[in-house]
Amino acid sequence: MSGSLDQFLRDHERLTRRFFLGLSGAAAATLSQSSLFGAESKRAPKLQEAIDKLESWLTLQDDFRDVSRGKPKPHSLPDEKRKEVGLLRDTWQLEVVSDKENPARLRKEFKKEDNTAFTFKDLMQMAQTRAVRFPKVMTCLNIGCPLGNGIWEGVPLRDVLWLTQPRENLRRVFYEGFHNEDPEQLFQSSLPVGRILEDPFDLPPVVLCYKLNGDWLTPERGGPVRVVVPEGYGFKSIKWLQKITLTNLHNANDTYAKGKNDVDRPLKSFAATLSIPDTVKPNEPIPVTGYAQVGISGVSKVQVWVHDESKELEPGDKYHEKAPWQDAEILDPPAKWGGGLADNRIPSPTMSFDPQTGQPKTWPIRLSKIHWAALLPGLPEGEYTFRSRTVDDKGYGQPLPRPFRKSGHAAIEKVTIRVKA
Ligand SMILES: Nc1nc2c(c(=O)[nH]1)N[C@H]1C(S)=C(S)[C@@H](COP(=O)(O)O)O[C@H]1N2
Ligand SMILES: [Mo]
Repeated sequence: MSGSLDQFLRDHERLTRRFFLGLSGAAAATLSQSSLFGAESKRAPKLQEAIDKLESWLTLQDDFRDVSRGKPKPHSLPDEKRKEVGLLRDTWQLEVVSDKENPARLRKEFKKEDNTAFTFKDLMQMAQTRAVRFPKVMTCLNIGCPLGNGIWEGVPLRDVLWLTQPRENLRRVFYEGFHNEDPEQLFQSSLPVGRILEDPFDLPPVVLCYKLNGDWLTPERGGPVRVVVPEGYGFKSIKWLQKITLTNLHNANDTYAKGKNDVDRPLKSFAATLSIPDTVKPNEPIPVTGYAQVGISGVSKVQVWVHDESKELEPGDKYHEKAPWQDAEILDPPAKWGGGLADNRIPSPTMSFDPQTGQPKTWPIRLSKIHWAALLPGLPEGEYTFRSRTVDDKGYGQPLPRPFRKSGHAAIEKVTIRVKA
């Protein structure tokens, strides 16, 4: 890493002058090379303090934000009731059937009525040889901010699908959770069968998930079994899974298609702040930390930009592509993963991690999360807007290449900073 503390501070001074006190476009362009960080040992104490307070990389199961529909919510039912309706590991049953209206030709179905439904014991049997684990951030398409980052364990859904011995006319797979036996409360999602049978672009498989961060999936997280779609927004990962329907229909009919949601697109990359002071003294460097969701196209950079509110924004530059963005520091993999992992060890094997060292094979890990930090140079008195953004592996700055809200949040976050003596 470059530079001593002195160099770092000199850089800042230079940046302060050039960047914030009215500089030419050309001068600003050279700044995109500079970054607002130094080696770890040389970090300004205020910045290090903020980094030390960051949330952990993995989220405890109980700390995930809950997005559950249902009246009552299935996980809030008394144990007796959950036992009765198949929401305990002992009583869980999964039906896998052909769609009556648009049948897929199967040799076998798994049904409650003839006692052939798939059980948790069956699932565990398969898990002995077929279980996979991978990290994934769970994000609601409509909330935008991640609900939690976890290591999900499950059996590939295709393994169960093949047990039906499908012959032909199978194009799509619908799957639904327990919904209080009330059709009004049905919550379902779907995938083209091809996504389940094959994992394109080195994605992890779509799984029937029963563990999160090494522990049984809790009722709130959708236990005993939920679907987890690695690249999908949360609504694809149906909780309290009870029924899978194999159909010859070609189109999605996800519950989430209502509300104008785009139900077919994968996670986007975006950055957001976690700590930033709202008021600071003039000419005092400003420590900022944040996270970035690593979408399907990765994150090559996190960048920040401070705009003086007394100045105009570049006209017609809707996504601030011409702004003088500067690189923030993408933090290395953490020393402690969090999430309640036993011995702070990523279970082995876990996709994207080296089974020997337990360290990530690449960083950032796609479809997960990273943290970043920047020390902004001190500013003269005034009011400023701080923005952060990701740049993906193809060089697109957030919210591009898919700027529309209904395929997932990627709008550039704005935070006001007041500088006052
Ligand atoms: N059965 C069922 N599954 C569901 C939901 C639901 O309401 N019912 N909500 C979905 C939505 S919209 C999201 S964002 C995720 C949230 O997962 P979490 O509650 O584990 O954070 O679960 C999905 N799975
Ligand atoms: Mo959601």
